[in-house]
Amino acid sequence: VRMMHALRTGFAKGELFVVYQPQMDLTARCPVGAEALLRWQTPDGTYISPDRFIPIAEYSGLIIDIGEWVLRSACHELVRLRDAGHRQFTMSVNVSQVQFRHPYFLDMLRSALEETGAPPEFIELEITESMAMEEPDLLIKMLAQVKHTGVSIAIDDFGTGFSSLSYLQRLQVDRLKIDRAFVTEITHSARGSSIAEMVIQLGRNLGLSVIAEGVEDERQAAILQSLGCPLAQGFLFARPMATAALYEWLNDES
Ligand code: G
Ligand code: G
Ligand code: MN
Ligand code: NA
Repeated sequence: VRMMHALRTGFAKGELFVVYQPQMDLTARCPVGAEALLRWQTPDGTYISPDRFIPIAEYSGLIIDIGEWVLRSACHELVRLRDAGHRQFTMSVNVSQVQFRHPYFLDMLRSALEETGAPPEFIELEITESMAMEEPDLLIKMLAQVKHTGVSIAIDDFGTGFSSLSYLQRLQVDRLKIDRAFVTEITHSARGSSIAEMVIQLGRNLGLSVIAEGVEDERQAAILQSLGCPLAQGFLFARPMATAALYEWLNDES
């Protein structure tokens, strides 16, 4: 309850901010987009992890306002990046299931796109695989409507749930994100790469884009590339950055 209060006032006072982590084309080694990630620094300087405060934001309903603000911030940033010449850049935004199941989610999405002028085809929403497991019929309907706005969908933490192939085929998703845990395992044993391999294959068979997350070293990147993984994200390439740092990094990259 104390953290809920701190989060409510912290959000109102501007203690929350968004950082952006680049996503790379593995073969060309060039940035193709970024994931927006929420951060909270309290006045005494402490960082609180989203793993801790997102559940509180969901439980309290604060996630509705916070999530809208993150989406709008990411849309604004995308427009600025495009104005700066990064015209093929995509922006990924995490969406909590509480947000996604809110009756006004689609209205909120449409007005965020409209009012910021962000082109929907360069915006991607990330939903988790565990979230995709609940109320499949509602989810299938929602995804079809999101698709209608032009925004694409990625399944985050893919491989941690138990989505069946037939279910996945019914979902209108565009991208699978290989969970960090499976990227870490890649170099640990001969069998370690089997899940990553399966997701890459699945993506190829279903015509979906695949991105590996949490890539921390060159060995992982090389194996992923040899397995045919097109995209990657992780500390090897760049950490999540505030916008000023992102612009500097992008300029150094090109
Ligand atoms: O960035 P970091 O690894 O600390 O994120 C921890 C978790 O918090 C991740 O699972 C990430 O998806 C989640 N997260 C980060 N930003 C957001 C956000 O804006 N909305 C939601 N719903 N989750 C987020
Ligand atoms: O669940 P989700 O994919 O949204 O979480 C992304 C989180 O993973 C972010 O909080 C980000 O800080 C973290 N992250 C991104 N790249 C790496 C990495 O290479 N290694 C580790 N350990 N964490 C990472
Ligand atoms: Mn994510
Ligand atoms: Na993830």
